[in-house]
Amino acid sequence: MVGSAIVRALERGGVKAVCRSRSELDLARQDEVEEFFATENPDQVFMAAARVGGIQANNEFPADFIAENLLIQTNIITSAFKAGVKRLLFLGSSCIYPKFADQPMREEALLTGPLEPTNEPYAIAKIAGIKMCESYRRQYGCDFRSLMPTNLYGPNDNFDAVTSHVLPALLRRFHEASARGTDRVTVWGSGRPKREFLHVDDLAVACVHFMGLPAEQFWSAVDARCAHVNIGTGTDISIADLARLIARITQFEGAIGFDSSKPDGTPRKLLDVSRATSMGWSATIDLQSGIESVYQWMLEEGPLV
Ligand code: GFB
Repeated sequence: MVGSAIVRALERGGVKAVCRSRSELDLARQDEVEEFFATENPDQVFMAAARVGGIQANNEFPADFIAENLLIQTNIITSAFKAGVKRLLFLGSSCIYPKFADQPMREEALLTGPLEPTNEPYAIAKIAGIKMCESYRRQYGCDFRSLMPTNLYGPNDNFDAVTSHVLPALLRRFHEASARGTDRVTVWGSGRPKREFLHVDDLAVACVHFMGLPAEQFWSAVDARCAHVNIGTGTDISIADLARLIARITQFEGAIGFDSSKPDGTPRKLLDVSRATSMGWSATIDLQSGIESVYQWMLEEGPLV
């Protein structure tokens, strides 16, 4: 989802990215990654590849989430360094911040408290990625930057009922209930947690923007030991309200129930986006029109077609 959105954003600016599919290049294999960098010699690297999933996938496969992400990012960052890559953009996640961080969460909240247990292994891998980028800058002067996107959604998302994130999961569940005339849809957890959702095309514009900022401009706007930049909309919504919004969009008219046997996860994770705004980027796609466009994509080209 993220990689294809970045490719689209680059193409709009007349840039053709060098890409490899999962079957062509196994990023968990250091020899393959080093060979890729030696062959292609890229000057800039967008790191969109990661093992990702929703709350249940994180909870059930913690070893895979920490191990695969550490391998992928370590292989790419070390190979990029060896190959003399001029600029690299690492993508983290808003789950790097403490479970009970003050809201909205500023970049400085990193490593100030315990993490949310359902995604701690994934968050630790992402924190390691941020610290690797900062360390290569401190020790070798590399221009390796990090962005922390909030919960993302968009075309090419994972719509699997079990491993997906909440937004694609509910879009699919409400659509199917609406199409079949089912009278009740169940939403995991209490419905009370709040989340901030960013359309992936907004993230892609942010990636191109922050990659393009001249080094002096980028590094003078951040602290060298807290150099990541939050990327979000600055507003959040409860899961119950998200479910009602998706019900309206999919024209589902039945009842909405909540399954309290499923975990809620972090109560709230709203990003403070003032650093990104002061550096010239802000989100443009509002939640309702973003979901409507993904629903359209889902019906025309998505997993149900
Ligand atoms: O999107 P989600 O899986 O990710 O869940 P997190 C968000 C909230 O939606 C939780 C509730 O409170 C879920 O219990 N929810 C309700 C559902 N119905 C559903 C459903 O059908 N599917 C899903 N998946 N959730 C993930 C992290 O946390 O967010 C990752 O585990 C990553 O590491 C990602 O950071 C962005 O926001 O809770």
